[in-house]
Amino acid sequence: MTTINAAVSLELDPGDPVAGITDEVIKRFEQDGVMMLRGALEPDWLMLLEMGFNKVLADSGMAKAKFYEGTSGEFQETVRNFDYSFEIRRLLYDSPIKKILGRLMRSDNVWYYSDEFFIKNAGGAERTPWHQDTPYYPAEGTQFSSMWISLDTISKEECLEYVVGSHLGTMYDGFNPSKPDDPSSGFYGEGLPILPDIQADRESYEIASWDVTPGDVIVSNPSIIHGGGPTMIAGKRRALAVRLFGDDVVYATRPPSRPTVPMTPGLGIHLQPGDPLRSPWYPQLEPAPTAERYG
Ligand SMILES: O=C(O)CCC(=O)C(=O)O
Repeated sequence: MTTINAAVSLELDPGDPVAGITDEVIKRFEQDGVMMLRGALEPDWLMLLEMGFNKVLADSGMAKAKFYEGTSGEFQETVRNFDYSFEIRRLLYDSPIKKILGRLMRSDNVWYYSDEFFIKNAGGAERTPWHQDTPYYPAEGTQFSSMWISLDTISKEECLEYVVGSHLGTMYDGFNPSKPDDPSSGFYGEGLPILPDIQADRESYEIASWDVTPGDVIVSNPSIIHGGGPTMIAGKRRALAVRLFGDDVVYATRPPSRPTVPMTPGLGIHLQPGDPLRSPWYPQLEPAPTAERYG
């Protein structure tokens, strides 16, 4: 893999975070596929996120996927919290998140794809396996982006890690959720190549990660290879990953052996490959519908 310069860490004004995203910054984001935006979110948005997190975690009706289930390294994930939590909906409609990602994607229109909590609640949770996100999605296009927001102060080692520039390369199979520590076992097990064992050969890759203080966010292209980090015995890492898309994203099919994530039954009946990804599964955030606006 070609080595390019270390990924960028940019300081933003939380009062107007979009102003700091210049054309140069966007070009760099397109090249690297990842960037740290320090101070992007004001404390109010973190409070809203924490309220949403507490509600989702306490809701026994909200499905939680468990990785490394039953081991000391277990951690949890919940997807599409938007549907269950008023707080997460308000975060996505009212905070600067959609404008930051819209600007980085060069798209005035922004739609919600999904959001996911990754919950590493102390006690030495395992690494999140290396993977890309787009192989799980029934969608393709360049205007796709994620924001990873941690509610906790974490070290570089506990942070999510990214292989800089890898969003421009091959799309690999995802990981098998029931065998997260086996890089040779795919999600679909067909149709896509198996991801190389990045963890066993870290020196061959340009890997970016950062110390994180709440309010800092990491933006990325969901095709980038990313994974990690485990939490320290005393540490905890509660993070929300938000995935949004813009105008050029279209419906695409994936190998049929498993449903895509999050599950969207009926989508493939209504849409043909290549159709713009427009569906009630993916509400438009920007411009916001009238019912979602202040004033
Ligand atoms: O927070 C994590 O450990 C995993 C996050 C992730 O894989 C993602 O945001 O796509």
